[in-house]
Amino acid sequence: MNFFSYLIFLSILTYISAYQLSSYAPFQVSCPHDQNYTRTAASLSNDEKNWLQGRKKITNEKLISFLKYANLVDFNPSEFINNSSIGNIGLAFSGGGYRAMLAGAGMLAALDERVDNANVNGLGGLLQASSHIIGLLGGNWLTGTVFMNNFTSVQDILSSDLLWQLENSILNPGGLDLVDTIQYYQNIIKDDIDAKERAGFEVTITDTWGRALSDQFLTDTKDNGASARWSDIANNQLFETFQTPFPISIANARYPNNIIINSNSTIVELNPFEVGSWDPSLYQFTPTKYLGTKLYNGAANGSCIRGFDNAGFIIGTSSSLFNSILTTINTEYIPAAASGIAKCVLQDIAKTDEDIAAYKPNPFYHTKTGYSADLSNHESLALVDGGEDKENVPFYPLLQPERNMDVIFGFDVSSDTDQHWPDGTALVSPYERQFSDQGNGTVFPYVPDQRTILNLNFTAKPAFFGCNAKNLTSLGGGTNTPLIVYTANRPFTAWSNTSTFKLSYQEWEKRGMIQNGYGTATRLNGTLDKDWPACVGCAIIRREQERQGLEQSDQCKKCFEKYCWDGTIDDHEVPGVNFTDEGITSGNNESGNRTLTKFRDNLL
Ligand SMILES: *[C@@H]1O[C@H](CO)[C@@H](O)[C@H](O)[C@H]1NC(C)=O
Ligand SMILES: *[C@@H]1O[C@H](CO)[C@@H](O)[C@H](O)[C@H]1NC(C)=O
Ligand SMILES: *[C@@H]1O[C@H](CO)[C@@H](O)[C@H](O)[C@H]1NC(C)=O
Ligand SMILES: *[C@@H]1O[C@H](CO)[C@@H](O)[C@H](O)[C@H]1NC(C)=O
Ligand SMILES: *[C@@H]1O[C@H](CO)[C@@H](O)[C@H](O)[C@H]1NC(C)=O
Ligand SMILES: *[C@@H]1O[C@H](CO)[C@@H](O)[C@H](O)[C@H]1NC(C)=O
Ligand SMILES: *[C@@H]1O[C@H](CO)[C@@H](O)[C@H](O)[C@H]1NC(C)=O
Ligand SMILES: *[C@@H]1O[C@H](CO)[C@@H](O)[C@H](O)[C@H]1NC(C)=O
Ligand SMILES: *[C@@H]1O[C@H](CO)[C@@H](O)[C@H](O)[C@H]1NC(C)=O
Ligand SMILES: *[C@@H]1O[C@H](CO)[C@@H](O)[C@H](O)[C@H]1NC(C)=O
Ligand SMILES: *[C@@H]1O[C@H](CO)[C@@H](O)[C@H](O)[C@H]1NC(C)=O
Ligand SMILES: CC(=O)N[C@H]1CO[C@H](CO)[C@@H](O)[C@@H]1O
Repeated sequence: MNFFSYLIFLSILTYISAYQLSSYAPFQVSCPHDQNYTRTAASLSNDEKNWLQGRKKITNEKLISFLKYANLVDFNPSEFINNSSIGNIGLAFSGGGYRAMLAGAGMLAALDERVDNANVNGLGGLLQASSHIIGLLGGNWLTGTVFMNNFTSVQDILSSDLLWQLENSILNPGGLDLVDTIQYYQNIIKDDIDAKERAGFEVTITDTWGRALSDQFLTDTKDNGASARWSDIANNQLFETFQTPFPISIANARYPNNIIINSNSTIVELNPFEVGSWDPSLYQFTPTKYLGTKLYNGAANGSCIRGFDNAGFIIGTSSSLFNSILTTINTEYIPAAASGIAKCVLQDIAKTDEDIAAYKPNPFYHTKTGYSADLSNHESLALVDGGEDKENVPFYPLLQPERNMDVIFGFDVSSDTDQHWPDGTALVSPYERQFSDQGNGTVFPYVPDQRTILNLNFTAKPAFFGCNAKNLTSLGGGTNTPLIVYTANRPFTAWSNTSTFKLSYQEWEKRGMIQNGYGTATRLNGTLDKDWPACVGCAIIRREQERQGLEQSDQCKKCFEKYCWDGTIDDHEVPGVNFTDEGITSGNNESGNRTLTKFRDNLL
């Protein structure tokens, strides 16, 4: 068979199979009678409230084990926790493409009691003691992979033959083999997209992108994630028995040509129960599993939709900025020939080159709750990359008082500097946002400017903000305001500052990034500070100690001296962060030389 007849054969085959096989298309069901389709954001959903009650029992137990492991001196974990009304622990993973996914994976692995050695040289058990885990873009690819694969661990992802196979670019999945590449796009993507369109739904490039991502993140599930839904998480046995944190994915609502900035963005969260926003511009939620249902001021007409909340689509929504690479294909990372092909196929699929995900029909159509007419007057709710407003570590949904956080761990793998390192913008943004209309009573602790953050080495080692609740009263906060533990991407054992648009990773690069993330979250496996787990423990118990008027132990005082920002400002200009590369081998790009060693100046 020659190349062209092969192609024709393929198209016929896929055309036929599309009609029967694609389970990607949403479908109609009759509407349940007792269902509310929109509600205001004045409180948590009953579903989340009830779930958190069940989860609390487990997180308390797991927190006791973590604090025991952390080895706090002059402190009895079970007595303290049993007697306390300790709040929740939240984990927030930043955006930044595969860089953020991989570096974040190492950080997540360090918190996971199931990972070898995490209970020896890491912070093992912190994941199990957390109530919420939230991801944006690459951070959401990470949490999405974990949750859509039965709460798998990073270690198990790495030993899987199917997940996170990143050697070939997502734009060139067949490697150099053009036939494979075409086959991939024809088979896996086009049928599904066509099926959704035939079912009467608008498709955008996010559908394409989401299906392509599913191939890397959901391949362990049947039909490569075509029928995997975000709301399915709620029916997962581990989630139902409260053994996982509560996952949240983040996007921004935006209209074509409408510019959003930090103070007027609408941060949309997509959790297994609900989709919506706490921000006054929208201030509503709708059930995730009924997305796609036509609603008018919150009322359905008797016919409801299921299956719109495809997991790959949700994961793709959080990263819709990436869509722009599909339309302006970046030849740096894929061979020119393949890029031409991919472009051809994709142009055919993508009817619009807007970098948006269309949530159409808009579940908030003609509602009167939020102040933004844009969000309720359009038939489509347009969601984009959640990092467009510079809130790249998604703290915001965790700042809602209803979520009762005592501490939030922010893992920042942003690319703020020219050399793709974070500079603390992800801290400054939520700090500033609280003073805008969209802040709506949220409180984020004081943080300094980016220059100070760099100069005081708060991106070189973890840093605590809001250490003293008494100092937060001028913000309207206090012991109910979470303490922030900030960990920034940093090279310890690998150059983990790869470009956001690097779309393929060799196996050793992938593992190197993950291992470096592990080192970053653990103070290089405890070698830079053997008390690091204890210091994390001190941060976790701080608010409850303050509420009870308890004095910190000497050990915790020392930790706070070391890791807390004390209000100092040092904003002299530094042109970028410079890392001396003495000791670190520059051979990160050759497979033979990947054992990068510590380098002098940055090991604080
Ligand atoms: C605290 O509670 C846990 C679980 O309910 C129990 O196992 C432990 O014995 C209690 N510890 C104390 C000191 O009461
Ligand atoms: C706190 O724990 C101690 C020892 O387990 C117990 O004697 C005491 O009654 C508890 N206090 C409260 C307020 O529960
Ligand atoms: C830190 O520990 C992890 C997990 O055991 C291991 O994979 C990694 O190689 C260690 N890193 C260093 C620098 O020893
Ligand atoms: C999910 O993982 C749990 C714990 O590892 C296991 O008991 C369960 O059978 C798994 N469920 C599925 C559907 O694979
Ligand atoms: C947000 O603010 C910017 C700058 O003031 C403005 O250009 C833009 O139109 C605003 N967007 C919205 C959605 O209000
Ligand atoms: C209700 O909505 C469905 C789905 O959008 C539509 O197909 C149907 O015609 C509508 N029915 C009425 C009575 O408006
Ligand atoms: C990574 O950081 C190092 C040191 O700052 C820099 O020399 C290098 O160019 C950066 N790499 C990328 C891809 O930005
Ligand atoms: C930050 O780290 C550098 C070494 O990289 C050190 O020279 C400097 O004194 C540190 N600054 C502070 C405020 O600790
Ligand atoms: C304490 O509060 C003041 C404002 O009252 C603020 O300027 C300062 O930065 C705060 N210090 C810390 C360490 O948060
Ligand atoms: C960083 O490197 C740039 C360019 O090489 C240099 O101009 C600058 O002074 C360096 N900054 C610091 C803090 O060493
Ligand atoms: C890696 O390469 C550097 C020079 O680029 C060399 O000094 C070092 O010994 C090499 N390390 C290994 C493990 O081969
Ligand atoms: C605490 C606070 O300011 N809450 C407000 C948040 O926004 C909604 C909708 O505008 C208001 O109703 C709340 O009072």
